[in-house]
Amino acid sequence: MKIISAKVIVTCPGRNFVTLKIMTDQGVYGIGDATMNGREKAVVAYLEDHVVPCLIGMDPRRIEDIWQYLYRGAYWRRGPVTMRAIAAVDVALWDIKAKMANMPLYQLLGGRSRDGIMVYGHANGSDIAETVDAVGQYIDLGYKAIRAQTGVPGIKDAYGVGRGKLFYEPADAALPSVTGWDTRKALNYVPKLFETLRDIYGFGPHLLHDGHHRYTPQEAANLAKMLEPYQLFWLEDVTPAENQEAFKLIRQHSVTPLAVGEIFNTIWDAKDLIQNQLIDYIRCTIVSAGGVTHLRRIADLAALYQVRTGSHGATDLSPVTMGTALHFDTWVPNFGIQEYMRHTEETDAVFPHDYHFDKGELFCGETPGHGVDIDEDLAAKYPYKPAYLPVARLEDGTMWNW
Ligand code: KDG
Ligand code: MG
Repeated sequence: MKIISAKVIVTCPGRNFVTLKIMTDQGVYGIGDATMNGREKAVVAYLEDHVVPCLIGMDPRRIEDIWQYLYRGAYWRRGPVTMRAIAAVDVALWDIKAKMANMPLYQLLGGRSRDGIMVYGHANGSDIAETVDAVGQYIDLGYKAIRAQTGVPGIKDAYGVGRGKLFYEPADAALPSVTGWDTRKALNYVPKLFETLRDIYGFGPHLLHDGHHRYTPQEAANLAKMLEPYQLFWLEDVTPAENQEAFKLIRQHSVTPLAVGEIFNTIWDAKDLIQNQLIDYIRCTIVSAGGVTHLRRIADLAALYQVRTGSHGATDLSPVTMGTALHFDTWVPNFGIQEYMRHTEETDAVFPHDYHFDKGELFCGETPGHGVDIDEDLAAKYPYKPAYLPVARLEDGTMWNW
């Protein structure tokens, strides 16, 4: 069996997605997601110029060998562009293998560990009252877990307060828009949101919060400690994770569960945080961390330390990643939760898929493969539109972490 061609499809049905389609001499094809929000064309060039030519003639059944070829063979290891390109190939090859086996992907991974996949959505509002309403709407939709973000008085466009409610789309302009940040104001406001949410909705729903890399380790420890009475499911990316020692300070002061990893690309980024038990949930996902083949290694390492999975699933992760992630989640023994921001109708039409939502859970289908396809004719009707993530500045103009 041979790979005879592979093409990169860029489409913008409401937002940009980069998809790799690998064709074989037996008529079976596989698709993989390679989207990197705001830097899409870098992955397109990496795939078209440096990966696709190497794939032609290879045996698509040799998933592990092709993964190692692309990782070790490039010499330049790791990084968000390389690992997304590898992920796209890997996912397309797992799709092909599962189609050849006439099985849904989760069966190839080891079979079902659970029935449904608990997901969380993003509730947000410009202030506490609006966010409280948004959380209520998610509860009405049957969600068991909800991420709550609020605007903060005096801060321009705080992180996570999107334009939409069920769709969260931060990449909103042809050049980066500028948002504001002030840690002191956030520290004085965010705990009040969770106090209000627990007063109104009780301790039934799981609540999550994303610090989006904004706090210093000391501030992060302070926030984690102040949020303790509200028993969050997790506090995410509360401080940047380049310096992983920093998490010790947070751990010493709080038992609020911590989640990190949506911008990690390999097991090497996650290893120290996991082995030192400085986090509770690992957020790496299929597209950013080298596909099914590599995410499985991260999850297995995490399992040794009772760290559970909580894969990134914002709107910029295409339905191809979401579908594949759900097969992964259906199998992975140390599953925690799956993020799920819905795609627009246009996106769903371009990527027909067999997963569905019911009462706070997602369910993958039984179609052979990962269950997600691409309608190329429809995709062609939505040409690429440059769109950047915003940047953040402090009140005095200093650049901060978005
Ligand atoms: O592209 C960036 C988004 O995916 C990211 O900002 C979303 O932090 C995020 C989350 O937790 O979903
Ligand atoms: Mg996040």
